[in-house]
Amino acid sequence: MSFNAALNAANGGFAVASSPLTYLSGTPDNAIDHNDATVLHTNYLATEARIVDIDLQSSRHITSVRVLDAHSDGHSWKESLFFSDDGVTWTEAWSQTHSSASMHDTGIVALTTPGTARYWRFEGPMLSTGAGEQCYLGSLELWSDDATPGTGGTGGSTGTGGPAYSGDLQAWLADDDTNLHKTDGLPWLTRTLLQSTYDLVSTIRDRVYPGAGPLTVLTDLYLNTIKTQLDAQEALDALVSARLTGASGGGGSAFYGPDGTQVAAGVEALLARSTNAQVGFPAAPWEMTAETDWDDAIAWDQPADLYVVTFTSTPPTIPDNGRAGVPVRYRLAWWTPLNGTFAQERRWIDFENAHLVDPAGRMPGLLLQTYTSGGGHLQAWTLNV
Ligand SMILES: [Ca+2]
Repeated sequence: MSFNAALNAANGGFAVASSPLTYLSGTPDNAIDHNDATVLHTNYLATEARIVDIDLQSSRHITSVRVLDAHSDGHSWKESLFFSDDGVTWTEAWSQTHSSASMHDTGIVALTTPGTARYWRFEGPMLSTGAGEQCYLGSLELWSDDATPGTGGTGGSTGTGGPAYSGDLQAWLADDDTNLHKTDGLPWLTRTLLQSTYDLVSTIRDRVYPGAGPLTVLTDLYLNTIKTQLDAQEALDALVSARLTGASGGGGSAFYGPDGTQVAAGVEALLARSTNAQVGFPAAPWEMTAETDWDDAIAWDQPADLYVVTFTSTPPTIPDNGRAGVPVRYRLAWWTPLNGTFAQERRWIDFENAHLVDPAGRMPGLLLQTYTSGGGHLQAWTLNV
């Protein structure tokens, strides 16, 4: 890749060193600011013709130069451009003589001796004595064919300026506590910054590198990297959010049990079972899971938090002894939780309608026997909390 670009502070690193010359007006920056209207006016100096020393920060291949200047008295004096790798030994790259007292523009001209060097020096107009005459230097441009990041191609519509990115990117890249998240550590802020970077790079890519090409491919690769980070961060945010707010969204604990159930949800269910289990029966979350008829006796392999027993026939030998409108028949039947072939203690049923519950919670099954005879209907209910 090769294109010519006028080096400047934005695209190449361009520093102007102090010169032993004194200046009548202006500063050395006025010579390299790409503005013909700003002028460095040098003084006459009897022992020195040097005007501007330039440090390109790194060795660059310079092929052309443009000089816009005028001489104070209109005499024809020599001007020269030199380069050096060590700042000690200098090689002349180009020179001219002119006698214009008004601004004289060389245009972009090829160097007689192109050079690759870090240090460049402009001298003139030089008197025959080696002293420097007064000079009005409006522009001194060094042109390089090095690939220069941020510059457009020759003839390209994007020109030779650096890419214009907004202050947001500059702020994001800045090394401070906010952007490094040393103090806040918020994943949401990280995701916001990733998203803004993605959007910003996309905009820069579209504006600076339109169409297909190696730079577009490189930019897309970078964008895909950001997108991967963004997706991962989004998933992490969702996980953190769910852990903090709980399954119901009403707030909760970040601690989860080995079975994946949130501890707070488990405590909530336990409280519901122990404090409100039968108050709301049979409204939800109660649910009937099975029912059956039985006569005389039944061993029912049906788990339940509560069995509903309704007698439809009772033996005449067990009369109703109730006195408040509720039938009471002593030792009408007995029951026990049944776990396979294992039972617990015998519990009496003295009523025609009864709820069978166990303090331990859910029962694996039911064994029920009438004392003498009788039968009815059974329901198995579970509390789904
Ligand atoms: Ca200027």
